[in-house]
Amino acid sequence: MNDMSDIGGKASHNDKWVPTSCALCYGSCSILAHRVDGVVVKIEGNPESSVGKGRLCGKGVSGIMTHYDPNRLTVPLRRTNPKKGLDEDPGWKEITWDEALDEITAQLRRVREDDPRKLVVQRTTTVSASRIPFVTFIAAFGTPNMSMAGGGLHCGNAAHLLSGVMHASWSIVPDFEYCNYAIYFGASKGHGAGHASGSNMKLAADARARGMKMVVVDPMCNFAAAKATEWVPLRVGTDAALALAMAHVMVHELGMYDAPYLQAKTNAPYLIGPDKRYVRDPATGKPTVWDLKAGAARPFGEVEAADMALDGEYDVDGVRVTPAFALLREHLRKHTPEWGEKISTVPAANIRRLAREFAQEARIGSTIVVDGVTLPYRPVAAIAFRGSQGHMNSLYNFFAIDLLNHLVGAADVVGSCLGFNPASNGFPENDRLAYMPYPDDDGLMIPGTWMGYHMPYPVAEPRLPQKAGLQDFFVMSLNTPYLDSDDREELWDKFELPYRPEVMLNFGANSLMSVGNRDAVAKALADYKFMVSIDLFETETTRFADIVLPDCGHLQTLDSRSNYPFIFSLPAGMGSEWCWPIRQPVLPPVGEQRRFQDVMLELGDRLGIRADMNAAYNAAMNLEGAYRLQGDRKYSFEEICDADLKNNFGPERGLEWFKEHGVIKWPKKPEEVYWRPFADVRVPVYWEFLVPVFEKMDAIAAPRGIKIPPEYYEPLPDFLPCLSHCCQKPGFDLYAFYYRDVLHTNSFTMENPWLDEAAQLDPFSYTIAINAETGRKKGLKDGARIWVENEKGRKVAGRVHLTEAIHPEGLGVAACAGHWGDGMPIAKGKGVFFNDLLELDWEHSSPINLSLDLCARVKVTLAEENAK
Ligand SMILES: Nc1nc2c(c(=O)[nH]1)N[C@H]1C(S)=C(S)[C@@H](COP(=O)(O)OP(=O)(O)OC[C@H]3O[C@@H](n4cnc5c(=O)[nH]c(N)nc54)[C@H](O)[C@@H]3O)O[C@H]1N2
Ligand SMILES: Nc1nc2c(c(=O)[nH]1)N[C@H]1C(S)=C(S)[C@@H](COP(=O)(O)OP(=O)(O)OC[C@H]3O[C@@H](n4cnc5c(=O)[nH]c(N)nc54)[C@H](O)[C@@H]3O)O[C@H]1N2
Ligand code: SF4
Ligand SMILES: [Mo]
Repeated sequence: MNDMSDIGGKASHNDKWVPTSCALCYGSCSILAHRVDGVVVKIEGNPESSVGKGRLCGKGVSGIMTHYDPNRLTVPLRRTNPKKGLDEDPGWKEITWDEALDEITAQLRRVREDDPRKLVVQRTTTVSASRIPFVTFIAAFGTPNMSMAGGGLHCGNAAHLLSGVMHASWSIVPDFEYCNYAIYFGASKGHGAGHASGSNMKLAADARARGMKMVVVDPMCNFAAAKATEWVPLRVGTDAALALAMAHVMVHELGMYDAPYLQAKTNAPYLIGPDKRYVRDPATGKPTVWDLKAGAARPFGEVEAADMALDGEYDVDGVRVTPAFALLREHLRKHTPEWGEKISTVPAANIRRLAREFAQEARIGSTIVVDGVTLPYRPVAAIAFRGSQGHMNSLYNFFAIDLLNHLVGAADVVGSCLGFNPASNGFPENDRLAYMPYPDDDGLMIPGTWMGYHMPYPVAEPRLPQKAGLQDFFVMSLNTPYLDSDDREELWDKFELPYRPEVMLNFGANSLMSVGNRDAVAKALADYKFMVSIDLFETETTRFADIVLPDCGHLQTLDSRSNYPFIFSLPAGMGSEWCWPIRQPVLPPVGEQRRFQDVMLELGDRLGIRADMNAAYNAAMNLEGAYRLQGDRKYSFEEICDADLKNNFGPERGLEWFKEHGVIKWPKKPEEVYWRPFADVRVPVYWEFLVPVFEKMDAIAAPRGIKIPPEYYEPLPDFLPCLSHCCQKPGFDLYAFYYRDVLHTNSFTMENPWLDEAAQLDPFSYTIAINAETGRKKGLKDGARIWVENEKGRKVAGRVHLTEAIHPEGLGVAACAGHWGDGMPIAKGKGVFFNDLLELDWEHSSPINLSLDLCARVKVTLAEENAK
């Protein structure tokens, strides 16, 4: 099935460096795999590519060992034990591909005829290349249910939404080349994890060498903080309190903000009525601003930015109205540094200093010439990611942090907070791949390109859910807890979900470990009538499958777009380039392994949905003209990749060209990197659209007995506590959180012997970090075995590591370790399974974007005592 003729192991003294892409995390760094006589002996970074720029992390280098792991799946398996549970042995029996595909097809056909929505496809974020092959399959099959397991639910539900609404981008990063002052809120971009971690490493290191100050707000002094100018420890989950207090200082105490930017590039001057909505012009329906020259309310498009009022109160047809900025100013009044200190524990004096440094370093009003173009210069950036957004208050945490950028105009201009490639002039030879943010009727920004279910803005209409994860009701969400939560049946009943999920097709995700506590997820997995898992290993999740299919790994597989939509090659650096690498097979399948893309096409053919899959491929890859896939013709995945590449880069640059060259590059222009001054768009510092969204949601939910807390839908951000902040139980005095280990990716890499060996030598990878002083007060000794118990009595055990490098109230656990299954024997028993401390229900999910609350108030006891 797979054409591996050029990579077979037969030829002697065949010595080649093959350009391809890593997939040990989703960073997709470009690599060179050194293959000698059919064996990969070394993996290095590919210096020809901008994705990683020749750098690799330890995981990328160790990819060899994941490939050659003797525990890899090599044959399709069928379960013989009908019972599914944490303690059930599946009783695997080897079967042929034909037997496997026959049975899967029969099950899929049955469910499709009954109700296609009963199929849930779940895939891992780690293999970003899996998006299109599964998006096309679910579109043709007719199910809206695609899950990313713990992906997004833990990391992206706010990060992508906010980055999308405010930067037209999937993620944000400091402009490492020009930034002088970056403040990180729970993110490690460029220092061990995060988006484009590999690509960022050199940029971040060079920036530090150049003298960029880096302040890292984090309960733990781990990878980013250890390299920073300053570590700011804070109480877990309180980022909004710190950011809002900084904004208070800037607006109320220093009076330092970029009024011309706010007037021209945000909705700060839009007039707001007592109903919290825009005051619209009766003739045009456009939002109005107060025209200081004319002394009247006028549509925003008809007034010079400099004449738009940001402050004051005005009378429009007898109604008192206020510019959004004046409301923001008033709103921030209560967020004093003293208030911020109480919540975040960061001393008020430090909050004042940080705010002053940030505002001063922003050099409001300055410009700089880059490549002959004069551009705004704001060399500061406030950055956030998984740590600050993984809470009940997910959205407001991120909103408050990004507001710091917008207050000083540090958004997508030189030195500032940049989105990941939101604007592209396209491939110069044919202008394909061109996209640019553009305005809606209200002047607000719509991204030019996006990856999610729906654009972050404008927000979709909430409706009675058709998705089992309820995302079409919670329209500000991406990924969902409600496929696995304890209360999902109850929610499905209340929301009148017209069907129940029945079949799961899992690709790689280890949801049993990556989502939340294992009891809840195990119950959800066992409830599927039929489950298929396409995987590299028999993971804990895969043990719940009826049929297991052995996949090809990153050194064996193919992908025509390992870096599109350009989220892994960074905007930062004018010397940087647009870069399109591919992933190509370096080694053949072992045993009966088959590439998942081929398997999905084959299943499409067996189900008779190839024509719809072809159409979905045309749409997903934007294939045009001669490259459009026709009717129900059976294209191989090679042919599809070839069409994708020629469609974008011309007939002479198909798959063969890319297999030889590995990557194509072209230079970036200043207006592509620093696009904001060139796009006629505004972004909302006041989220007016939340008001109607809430009204519509409440109209659906309230009659069904579902209370949506309105405080999460206010147009201005605030600090809303996690349940852990409200816990009064005696003895529960620590906030447990997790963080990524630089040596591991999620739950995947503990099975890799090199990475496992390094992690065993590391004092943090497999232990529980507690502040040394706190530990001493509790009578804990370094290395002691302890129990960590959450409020509901869920417990995990592990060895404590006492350290100065953690907040006195924090309890930090690295990675997603603590495997218990036999299918990954090197990983088994290593490290601590943090997620057993996470409750998985309505109460612990953000009621606006469904982020799961990733902190737990815990009590710590010595394991020996507890065992008595
Ligand atoms: N405690 C804790 N929990 C977490 C996280 C954490 O850091 N700590 N991270 C959270 C985040 S942000 C995310 S995105 C999720 C991620 O959660 P998941 O997407 O479930 O990712 P992993 O846990 O890495 O599991 C990925 C599995 O995919 C399989 N796999 C890898 N490559 C391939 C391939 O090429 N083909 C196939 N078929 N399978 C493959 C491997 O078996 C691997 O075990 O976890 C979340 N949960
Ligand atoms: N090495 C490595 N790289 C990876 C991955 C991996 O597993 N390992 N996974 C990839 C994926 S899926 C993702 S989503 C990204 C995630 O990349 P990051 O966002 O960097 O993820 P984390 O390390 O989980 O969280 C960042 C920091 O937040 C801190 N933190 C925890 N709680 C809080 C809080 O309440 N407030 C603040 N301010 N900080 C807090 C943690 O201590 C940690 O230092 O990395 C990607 N790259
Ligand atoms: S950062 Fe991710 S993609 Fe890059 S080398 Fe490391 S594991 Fe591979
Ligand atoms: Mo993630």
